[in-house]
Amino acid sequence: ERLPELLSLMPKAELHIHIEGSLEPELIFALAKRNDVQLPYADVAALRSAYAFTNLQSFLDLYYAGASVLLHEQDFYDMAWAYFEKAKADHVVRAELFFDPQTHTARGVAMGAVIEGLSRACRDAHTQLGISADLILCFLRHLSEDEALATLEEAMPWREHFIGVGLDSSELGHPPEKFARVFARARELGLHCVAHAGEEGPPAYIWGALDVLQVERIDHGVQAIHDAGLMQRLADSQMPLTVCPLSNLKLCVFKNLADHNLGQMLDAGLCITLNSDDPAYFGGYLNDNYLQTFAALHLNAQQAYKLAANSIEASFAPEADKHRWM
Ligand code: ES4
Ligand code: ZN
Repeated sequence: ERLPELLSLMPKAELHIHIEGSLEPELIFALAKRNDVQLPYADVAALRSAYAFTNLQSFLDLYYAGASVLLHEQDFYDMAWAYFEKAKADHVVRAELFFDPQTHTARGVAMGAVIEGLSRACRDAHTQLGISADLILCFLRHLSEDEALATLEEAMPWREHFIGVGLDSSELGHPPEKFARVFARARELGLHCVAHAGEEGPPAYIWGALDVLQVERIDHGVQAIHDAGLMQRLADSQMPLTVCPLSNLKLCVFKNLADHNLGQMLDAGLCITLNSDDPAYFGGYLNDNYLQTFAALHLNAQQAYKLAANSIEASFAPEADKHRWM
């Protein structure tokens, strides 16, 4: 009856958010001005009007252009802090933020500026907003594994500032197997491992993320629906999937939100979580994803509790915190 209130108010974890994808056009322009960076858009409205995507790559081109305004430690702090204020309003109690160091170090930005700015925002989110937050360093899969290995080594002075590694950017043509060695190294270092798989790519990429990268969660994973054996594996293992419905809609993975397969995957017994991916680009933060998805798919309160509980259970937070939130 009062499902929207339940969805909005229940404590939840966000496990799939690219912090560079939380940069709103207003902040992009403010940082461009502060840093004297030229943008190929006249104003906020012109930039926002370019947010019409046909697939993952058409989005990534704009996403990397937007990130070009980030130069200094304070820029990374300001970006993450703006996200945490949104997360607080959405009753997010736990956030695990992806960041893409290679997008910044390739432009000459120091690794320390990236990690220290984001890490300081995570600490302040905890002390000032009561949000438990940690960082996950992502490798860009359109670059080489050697570059990923070099990035991981470059980040080692800040080992205590991130809890895991992920794999993102252009999926097709860049299977998980390409990153077998760097994920093995990350595991040796005691880092958690996750990877984007089955967003646009085939079920084989999900198998590869599980068996070769030995990930603890699959980011997206919606293409698993085309492989019955994989669906069984995901259900039996209760492997968490971090599903991002508004992202899938905006990147044309599904034509309408009503066509999304998240209801089918829940019914098949998979451990599904809801997430925002790149909220500034895809038209909504976490509660928008819950509200719009529940309306489009006619999901119920029991499914709301299940998704929120899954998100907390699938997080890398200390067990004592998980118990407090559930
Ligand atoms: C991403 Cl939606 C998505 N997929 C893959 N990589 C990404 N990086 C930022 N957003
Ligand atoms: Zn993503």
